[in-house]
Amino acid sequence: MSMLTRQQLNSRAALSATARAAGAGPHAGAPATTGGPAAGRGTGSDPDAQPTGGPRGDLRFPTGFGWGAATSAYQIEGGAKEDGRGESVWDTFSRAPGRTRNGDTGDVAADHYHRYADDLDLMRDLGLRSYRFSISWPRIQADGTGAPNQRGLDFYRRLVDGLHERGISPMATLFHWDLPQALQDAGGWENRDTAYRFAEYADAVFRGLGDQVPAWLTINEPKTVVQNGYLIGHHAPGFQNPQAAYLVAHHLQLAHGLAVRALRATGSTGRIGPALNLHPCYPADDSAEAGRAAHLYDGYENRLYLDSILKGSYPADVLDDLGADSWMARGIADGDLETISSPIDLLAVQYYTPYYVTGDGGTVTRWPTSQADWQQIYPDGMYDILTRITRDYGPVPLTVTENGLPQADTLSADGTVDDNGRISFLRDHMAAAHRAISEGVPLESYHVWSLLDNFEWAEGYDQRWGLIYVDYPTQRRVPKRSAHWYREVIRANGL
Ligand code: IFM
Repeated sequence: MSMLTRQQLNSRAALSATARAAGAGPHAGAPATTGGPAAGRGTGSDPDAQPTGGPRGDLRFPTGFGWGAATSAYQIEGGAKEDGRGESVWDTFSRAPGRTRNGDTGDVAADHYHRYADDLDLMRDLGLRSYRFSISWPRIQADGTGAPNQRGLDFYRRLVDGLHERGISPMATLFHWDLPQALQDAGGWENRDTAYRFAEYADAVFRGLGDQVPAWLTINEPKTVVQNGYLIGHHAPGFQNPQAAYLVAHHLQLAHGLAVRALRATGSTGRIGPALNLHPCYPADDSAEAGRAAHLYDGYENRLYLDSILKGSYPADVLDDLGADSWMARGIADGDLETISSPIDLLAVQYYTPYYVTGDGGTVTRWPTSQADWQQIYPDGMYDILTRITRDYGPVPLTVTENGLPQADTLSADGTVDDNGRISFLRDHMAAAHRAISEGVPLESYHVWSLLDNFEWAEGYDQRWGLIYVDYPTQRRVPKRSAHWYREVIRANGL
């Protein structure tokens, strides 16, 4: 199958064409842009650059800063059929011919389900202070409903206990895309009922683990489900239906709000928030058309998710663009936005790439890309998105829960993995985050994506995103040079 890139996916022109084909409204003009042209700013870091040595401590982070790393269940766990785990949409999708590179699946992945104790030791050796992982919904409720599976909860209890024993703070994501297949068969996220099933699942997890998990994230990257799963279809469930896509966006936001309320209802003191992948959207040139197009692009990429949660309304330009008769507009019930905007404790930001938007709503590439051709390496985008959130939404506590890049890392004969490009990338993005902190952005932690090489969805195992190399045939773990570097960053609490 020819794979559509994420960049194509995010092309506003492509979305516009598919949206129009499905009857959504034409793109309306809109005032003022967000961000600004990047000319004269810092440069993107070179993925082939040589690092200049270890951290020197010139850029010190606040005391207690939460240096971390992140993973997700389907991408690392394996153990697909163990201890009562049910099927997820990603089991179905990845086993279907032609859906993933080389037909790869998460059946075994990094075998973390069996090797979690060794992985916990690797985290301790890194000096991590925070570990962000996700809970597999079909391990807790095989079919997405009913009494929780104790063996599933026990696995995460062992993981969480192991983190505490090693002085690492757990941060658990409730949904990182592995929807129980039975719920998909009942309509998936197109079905409003799925949001209520999610709240019940969240309640079961809060009651099973809540006393030991200080920070919860609700839905990981709702936008990726919307765009990759329902617009382009190169992620599960593999549909191409723009009307359904934005109805799904609303139901994912509703599920987020219901889960926030479910946590409060347990009386927990745990903190909770969404995990949003955000992209600074810059006009590609100085024209008024590019400015307007970039603003609307920003609406779809960022404000659709941020405004609904933090302002209690969807952005008017996006709603106008979708049209009053869109499935999404018709799916918004009285009270939904109050639920979606239930107060949160922290906002998780995932930053990978900026977009440069042309007057016709397309995008252009300005900076070197990583092995993932959708990813332009532009560290200043980290600064821009963090400062923009604080400027536009107030001082909501922030955590960066994903930032990283893939490389074709290889294990050399002497047993080392030299991933110098990753060190340059991380250093430059951490420096940008530091600049934001020094200007008052309340950023409390930062998590590298990812702790381990893992199953990169449609890309299978081709892209390696980890600090730790996984030799899949043997499941041997080898900390890459970036892992050694990161340990020194954590030790120095700075760069
Ligand atoms: O691997 C993914 C992760 O699951 C969600 N955020 C982006 C990462 C890299 O594509």
